[in-house]
Amino acid sequence: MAKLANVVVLVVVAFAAICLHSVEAADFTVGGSSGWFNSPPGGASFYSNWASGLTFKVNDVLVFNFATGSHDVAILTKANFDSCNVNNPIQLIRNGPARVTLNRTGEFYFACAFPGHCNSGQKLSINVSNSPSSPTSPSPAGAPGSSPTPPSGQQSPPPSSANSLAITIPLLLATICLSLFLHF
Ligand SMILES: *[C@@H]1O[C@H](CO)[C@@H](O)[C@H](O)[C@H]1NC(C)=O
Ligand SMILES: *[C@@H]1O[C@H](CO)[C@@H](O)[C@H](O)[C@H]1NC(C)=O
Ligand SMILES: [Cu+2]
Repeated sequence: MAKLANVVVLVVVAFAAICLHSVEAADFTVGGSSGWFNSPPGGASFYSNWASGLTFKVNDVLVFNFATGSHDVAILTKANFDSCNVNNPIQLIRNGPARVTLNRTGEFYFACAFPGHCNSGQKLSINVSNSPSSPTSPSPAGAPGSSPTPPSGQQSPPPSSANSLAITIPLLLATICLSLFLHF
């Protein structure tokens, strides 16, 4: 009995950890170990290639690794990004490493405002989505975890009732986790 209770606690903790992990925001280091620098190999395609395999969600963080005074991070409009006009940034972050929280969905445009750096490829555009894997509207009531309900009022021996508890609680948590995930 005591051992089964321990199993229940372990399963609950494991599900809570998985649930929190899938909802928490992620950090992305721009350009990976190369960091944020001018004249990357292949020009601007270097940072496009880095971003192409990734999915960005609201509250994720971009980390631009550079030495303060050597580069910076200018947040630009699309028009200024396309023409590498860094004179009127929406925001300019001078200190590295710079952390930028992606606080909305849609497109973000970044470049270095040091002369010539944007034109040599130090620029990055990304598209932030909210829930890329769930195009359908969220319906927690119809979640798959809600159907298998254990029989109630049954005069079963303690191990069996503890077993049904061990199944019910994770299913409940999975349902909560799924509905949280669909909302984020
Ligand atoms: C996102 O952050 C920027 C700069 O920190 C701020 O100017 C902007 O208003 C924020 N947008 C939203 C939707 O909160
Ligand atoms: C960004 O994503 C939105 C929503 O999926 C889409 O409508 C838009 O065209 C995308 N922008 C780019 C530049 O791909
Ligand atoms: Cu630069």
